[in-house]
Amino acid sequence: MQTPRLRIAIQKKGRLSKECQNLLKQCGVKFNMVGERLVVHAENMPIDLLLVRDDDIPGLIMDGVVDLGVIGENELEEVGLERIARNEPADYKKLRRLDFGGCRLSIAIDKDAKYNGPQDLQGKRIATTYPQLVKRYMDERGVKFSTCMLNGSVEVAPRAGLADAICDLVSTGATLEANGLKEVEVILRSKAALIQAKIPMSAEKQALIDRLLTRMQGVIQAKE
Ligand code: PRT
Ligand code: ZN
Repeated sequence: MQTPRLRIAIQKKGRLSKECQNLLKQCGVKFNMVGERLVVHAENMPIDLLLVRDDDIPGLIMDGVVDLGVIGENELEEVGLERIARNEPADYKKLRRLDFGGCRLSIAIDKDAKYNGPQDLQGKRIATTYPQLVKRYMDERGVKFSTCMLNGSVEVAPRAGLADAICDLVSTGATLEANGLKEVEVILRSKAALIQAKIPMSAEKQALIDRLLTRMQGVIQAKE
């Protein structure tokens, strides 16, 4: 019988996609991205790449639909908490953190406002795309708050009068500055990670995963 192909979910278009494709290529996986395909077959290994929105990757892994995925830890942890709250499968195995996609998930407020700590956020409304991670952080500190769920333009929410504060991803800090905000709490430091589904895996597939992982360690170490 033919070995079933290893399925790897990666972001189709966005901040992780180029580096992710480069990493796979450096690991010796040959493929050609053409057109708007959902699935791209590797030419020299039994591997299929599934090109999707990053939001879908944690669920595809946790439901065991794909074998491997590359995803930002911010997205992975948010979806994990969401699924636990809904009693849905939320298991996965993190094979390794990668050397790209670095950012932090931070709370920011008006740059001129006084700030002495999380208790200053008591009773405030926080605009975010990551309500579960904000809730975990605030619950751990005993701070009650409300959320304003936004999938984009989070940074304009305070100015638009939709919220008192925001919790969003930051890398250089330029977006916060451009919107008159200052970072006051870092709630998560994130990087892209390679994750594996916790499903029974044939010996051949597991051997292929181990081989890929060893190559990946080599590629990443060589850059350090
Ligand atoms: O279409 P799809 O749903 O797949 O993509 P997306 O738009 O949801 O995600 P994308 O491509 O923007 O980001 C994918 C992942 O990249 C995120 O989940 C993070 O893990 C990682 N990442 C790293 C970032 C950033 N850095 C980042 N700076 N994701 C977003 N940002 C945004 C941030 O939201 C804010 O708007 O950049 C702005 C802040 O940047 P600075 O440099 O001004 O601080
Ligand atoms: Zn997304």
